[in-house]
Amino acid sequence: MDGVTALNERLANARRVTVMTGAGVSAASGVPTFRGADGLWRTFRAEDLATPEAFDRDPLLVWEWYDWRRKLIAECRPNPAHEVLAAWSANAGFTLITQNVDGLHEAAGTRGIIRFHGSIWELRCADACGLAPWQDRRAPLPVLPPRCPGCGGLARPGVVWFGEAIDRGVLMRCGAAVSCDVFLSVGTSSIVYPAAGLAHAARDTGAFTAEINPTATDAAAALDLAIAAPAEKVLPLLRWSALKA
Ligand code: BV8
Ligand code: ZN
Repeated sequence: MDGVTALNERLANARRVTVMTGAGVSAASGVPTFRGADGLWRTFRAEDLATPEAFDRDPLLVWEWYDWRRKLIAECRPNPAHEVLAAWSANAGFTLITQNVDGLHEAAGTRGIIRFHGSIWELRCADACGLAPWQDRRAPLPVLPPRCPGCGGLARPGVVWFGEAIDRGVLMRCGAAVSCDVFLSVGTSSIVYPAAGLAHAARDTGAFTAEINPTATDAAAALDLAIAAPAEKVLPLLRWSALKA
């Protein structure tokens, strides 16, 4: 696979490696991507349902979509791409930033994950009554829409919707993680911001930047290397063991 040798040469001298993943890294596990042929739910695009406006308009419809995705994801298991990144997460100097809310990186045992867009397994109060977000892995959920155990109001998925800000703590941690030796963009169309800006920020810190995606994205032109192949095939070919301090 073209590019793998060049990337392994860079990894051989890398102390700090940061990886950003998108839906493509979970494709081999059976999770539909957003823009792939299987990305639509009924007739809706993600951008139609993953918004505060859609939730205000029809919270049951939005919850039916999230419950459908939870049921689907609950049947999925991590694939070799998740497993390689889980192994790398044992190394000091490694950071995984994911746009995925599916929890498969966690299921693979990955440490120190930065969940850029939250988690589909986390719920929180839609009225911010003060109750801390809680985990609920039941799929299907017994009652839709689910309620907040604190105030009885509506609960919402613990994800970042379009038009909502990214958590400040998450942005801070990403700001530190982009100053690295190698930055990999794996399985993402690099269309959704501010996530799609991180590869460019890493390049600006002098990092070697590479994309792994069977279909080269528009962002690839601005990166140092693009490997046009599936993540579950490429990642097992990469060799990185953090240089000892
Ligand atoms: C915000 C959680 C402001 C919910 C998600 C700048 C320019 C243009 C627009 C904007 C901009 N800045 C902000 C915007 C607006 C918007 C945006 O980016 N819109 C896009 C559509 C243009 N961004 C926002 O609204 C963000 N918030 O800006 O707030 C603000 C600031 C302060 C105060 C108030 C407000 C928040 C965006 C977060 C939205 N939430 N998810 C949920 O999941 O339900 S985004 C969601 O979609 C995912 O998390 C992910 O981020 C995105 C999907 O992208 P990918 O993961 O890349 O998936 P995709 O299907 O697109 O591509 C898959 C790729 O995999 C493909 O390329 C395919 O070829 C590849 N592939 C397939 N198989 C494989 C593979 N690769 C490797 N191996 C394989 N086997
Ligand atoms: Zn509440």
